[in-house]
Amino acid sequence: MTNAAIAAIFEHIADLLEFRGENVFRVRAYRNAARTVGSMVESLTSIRADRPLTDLDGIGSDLAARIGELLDTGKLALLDELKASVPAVAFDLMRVPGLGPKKAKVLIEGLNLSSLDDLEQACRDGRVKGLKGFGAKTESAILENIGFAKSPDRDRLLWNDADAIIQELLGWMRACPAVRRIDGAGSWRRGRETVGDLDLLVESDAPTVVMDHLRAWKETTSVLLSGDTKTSIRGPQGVQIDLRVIDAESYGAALQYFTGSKEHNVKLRSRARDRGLSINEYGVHRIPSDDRGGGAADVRHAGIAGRSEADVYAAVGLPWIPPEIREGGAEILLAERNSLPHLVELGEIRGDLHMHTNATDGEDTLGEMVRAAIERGLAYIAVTDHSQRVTMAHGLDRKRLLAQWSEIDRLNDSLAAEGDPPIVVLKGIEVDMLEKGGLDLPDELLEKADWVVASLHYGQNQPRDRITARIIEAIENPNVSVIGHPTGRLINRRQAYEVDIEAVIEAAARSGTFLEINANPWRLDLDDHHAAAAKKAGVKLVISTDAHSTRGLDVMRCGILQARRAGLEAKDVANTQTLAQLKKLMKK
Ligand code: DGT
Ligand code: CA
Ligand code: CA
Ligand code: ZN
Repeated sequence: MTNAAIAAIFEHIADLLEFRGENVFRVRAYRNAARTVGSMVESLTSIRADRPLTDLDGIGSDLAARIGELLDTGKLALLDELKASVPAVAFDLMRVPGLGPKKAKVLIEGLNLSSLDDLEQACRDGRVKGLKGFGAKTESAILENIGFAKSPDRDRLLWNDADAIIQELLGWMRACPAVRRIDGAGSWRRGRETVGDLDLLVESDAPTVVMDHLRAWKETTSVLLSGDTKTSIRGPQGVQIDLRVIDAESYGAALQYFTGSKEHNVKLRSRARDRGLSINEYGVHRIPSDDRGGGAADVRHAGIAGRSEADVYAAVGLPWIPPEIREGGAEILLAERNSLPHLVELGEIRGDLHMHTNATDGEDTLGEMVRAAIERGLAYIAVTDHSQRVTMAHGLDRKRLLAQWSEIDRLNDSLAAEGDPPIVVLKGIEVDMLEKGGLDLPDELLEKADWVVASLHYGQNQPRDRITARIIEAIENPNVSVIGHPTGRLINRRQAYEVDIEAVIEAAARSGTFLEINANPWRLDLDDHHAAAAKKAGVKLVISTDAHSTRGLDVMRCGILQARRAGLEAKDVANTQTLAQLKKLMKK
């Protein structure tokens, strides 16, 4: 049983416990354990073999026993017991935005519901607004949102899609004269792989004007909520957009609060409490000395800090922390020691080492890809079309590959004809790791390439040992420069194949093979946890677009966000180096 599977079971248990109204600490313990387990690279099986599980952060003897049961039997009696006691409809209801376990319980029990359709009917009949804790507003909000829960398309937006929406919205909102400042916050600002809803903050002293302006946006399909300083609307692709209007003195505190993550904020608040301070979305306040240990006072002004995010962090003795690493991991500890990483930036990228042309499944010609790369300021690229096994993409055999390489030679010659070339094009290939093991093209050919990406596209359902062995075999091949999209997952669409990523990282470290962070917004693997583990093991990462068109070169920034979330610095990313430096880092 994988760590991810165990994490998912713990999440599920937390939901079930919460639905049953169990002790909040117990619920939280399972959620924390899910996070711990889900972000670990070393497998629980191997940890258990050499030390007690209770050594792990947040794993007590009870949770350790549950993990043991799962590892030994693949089952968990507690889960079966909980499942039997919670109706299946509860999970459907909890997918309606705004409905948590508590409200779902009241609805199901109060109205004897057994489906989302029942809930919809109850709203139409006006039976919901009579329930305890529900009003006419909530009833119409449920009706508004229920389609979202029923739609198969309810998945979270890819960051790149969320970004397109928020950029357009920022443009629209900036045209409003009452908007003095505007920022996107939440998971979008943290650069998460997917984004649930969009959070927007505006500084203004005319909230009504600003909120009216949002409602008047041509993409606004419905208004979900409107308060004095907060409005929620539904925008393109059904995404919810939460707007909050804030005074200048609290703007930084609000930006900090609504950027999250929740886990980061919890840790920051606890640090504040240790210093006799409280933090909320308005500012930082001194807790009166007779109120130590009490909750944060409900104050709606900035107090001692609030104007900028940096002020808020400074008030608790910390430097500003980049949003991409505000996930409640080690970032506050690192900040305290003044050892935050200098996260890699898009401007530091010098080359792109994975892309396709219309010789295989790309849209544009070699010449067009090269021109587009020059326009984007790259100093070098590798052209890496598919190999012959990828018949769907009309993959290259020896003859066609050699022909492409000759074309690249001629291109490089003509680029260098008038002195320093604007770009150097590396002769590459994305060679497939065959189902039966081995690579799709012979070594005597690969040996002549400047750059070899090895990827696994076929036989993705093979058992973990097989897949891991195929990848390690490729890593150990002296001609392979990098492993492409090492887990094969497609976000929201396809699970990663089963692979012992720890063993892959170890083999890469041993042999000096790079591992890719594929910048395609559907892929983004290695993910943040794996990339951080690779860095720790001494592996260099390569951030590559895997572009299938000239436009495809623009997703580099998505890969950069993933690398930043992993805490990578420029020195950890091979394609921030000059071509000469890169060649020195390569294993041959
Ligand atoms: P999402 O929208 O699911 O992709 O994720 P976020 O992180 O954007 O979450 P969202 O939109 O629910 O809230 C935005 C931020 O506001 C969140 O990252 C932290 C803060 N926040 C919201 N609710 C709470 C809360 O109950 N407690 C704390 N500490 N912070 C919260
Ligand atoms: Ca959000
Ligand atoms: Ca939100
Ligand atoms: Zn590719």
